[in-house]
Amino acid sequence: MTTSETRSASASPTEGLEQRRHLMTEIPGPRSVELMARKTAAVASGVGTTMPVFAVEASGGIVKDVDGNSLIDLGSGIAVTTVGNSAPRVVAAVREQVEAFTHTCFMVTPYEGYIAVAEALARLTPGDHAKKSALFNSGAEAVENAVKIARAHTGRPAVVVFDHAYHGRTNLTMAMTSKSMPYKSGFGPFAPEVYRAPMSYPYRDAKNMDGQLAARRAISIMEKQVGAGNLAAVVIEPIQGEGGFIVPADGFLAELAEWCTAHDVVFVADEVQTGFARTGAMFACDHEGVVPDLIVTAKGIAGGFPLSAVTGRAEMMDAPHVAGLGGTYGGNPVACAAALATIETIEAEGLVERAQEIERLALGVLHRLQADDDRIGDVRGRGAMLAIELVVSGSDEPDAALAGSIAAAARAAGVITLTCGTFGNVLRLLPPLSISDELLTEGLEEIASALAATR
Ligand code: PLZ
Repeated sequence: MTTSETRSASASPTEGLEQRRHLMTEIPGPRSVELMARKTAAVASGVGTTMPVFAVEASGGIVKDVDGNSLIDLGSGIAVTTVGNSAPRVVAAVREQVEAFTHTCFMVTPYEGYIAVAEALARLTPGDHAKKSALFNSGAEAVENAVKIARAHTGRPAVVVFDHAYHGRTNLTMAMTSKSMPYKSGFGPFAPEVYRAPMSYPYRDAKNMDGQLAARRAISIMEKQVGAGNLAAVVIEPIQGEGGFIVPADGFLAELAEWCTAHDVVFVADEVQTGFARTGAMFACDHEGVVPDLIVTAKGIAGGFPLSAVTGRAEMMDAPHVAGLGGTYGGNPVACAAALATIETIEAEGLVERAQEIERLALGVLHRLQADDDRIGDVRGRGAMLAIELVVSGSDEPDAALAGSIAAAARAAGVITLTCGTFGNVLRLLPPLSISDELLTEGLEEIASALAATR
């Protein structure tokens, strides 16, 4: 039996929640509308809402809301529930850990789960060199710590990031993030010593701009505007997430990594969104055989629990002085138990291969759509991290309104869909890998009809 047959037969590893889209009310339904009024009154308005329905249950490819609507999940809570919501192994491991103890602080009285996660990260991340890890809570916190480690290791201050980059919402990671609205505007001043280089963006670069040329363009900025001798780290998402699911041209990452090695600059892969089977490899760097010095992970690592990590060359990870890294909750025992069960699920259920199957199925549909519609300027992505870039017909001018209206129509039909991109014109798919082929196909059909309805 292939993985997809297994999927179809059992629909979801979690029995219980029927794997079928089903709308009982309009979207949003009356209970969600009520809750939204309470949210508006009690929650800071800076915390936005993509889809105004309130969840009560989720598993496989379905999120059920307070009005009894069952929605197709093509977002995974922004690439987090890669193994599915409430995946059985995660639930069992968390339950066991919660009953044993919930927190001691790893810096006060340590526990084995943290070490086991570090060992698993050493085994799974690219490269067979000696590795160590430190655990944190959020992606942004881990990115900040990767920069601290790189600075401690090199004794240099500067950090290079890229156009369209997203690294988080804390002060340093806001500085590293490219897009002003909504992430940065009004929240400065930002951390200094962050420099931005051009990204390889095959759809928008000149046609002759291959990976090597694009890398040389970025390296020239590093050499001329920063100077290798001042540069601690180059931080890059191997496939950009919030910036638009931009897959750099072949060879771009490898060339950058090589330059970093030659100049003792720490090459940091931010795999917060791309990691843990999402792209049809355990890590996106694996597709290009790139071995980063440090790799930052979060999101998909722990099936929905807040956990993040910096993993890297042992001598770099050991550069900060003793007690220089940490935090009250970093590597919380419940999150560590969830991570170990998540990793076990990925391996036992062949989810790397499942992501490749999702790529084949979804890319087929998206390419067919593109063949009939010149408003789909680009179809791209890897594994279960796929996107279409929407443009004004007959041009490459970004059409954010079109992306917004397709997403809105899909949501009204009960399909959770996200947009992204510097220009806001990218519709992205991040289904849980536990979704059935049937639900995925149905979700894609809704997107197709939403697109057709805008003609
Ligand atoms: N690095 C590559 O994708 C988080 C952001 C959602 P945190 N992306 C989702 C939002 O609007 O806040 C992300 C990422 C990459 C870092 C982060 C930051 O991870 O766990 O959100 O801090």
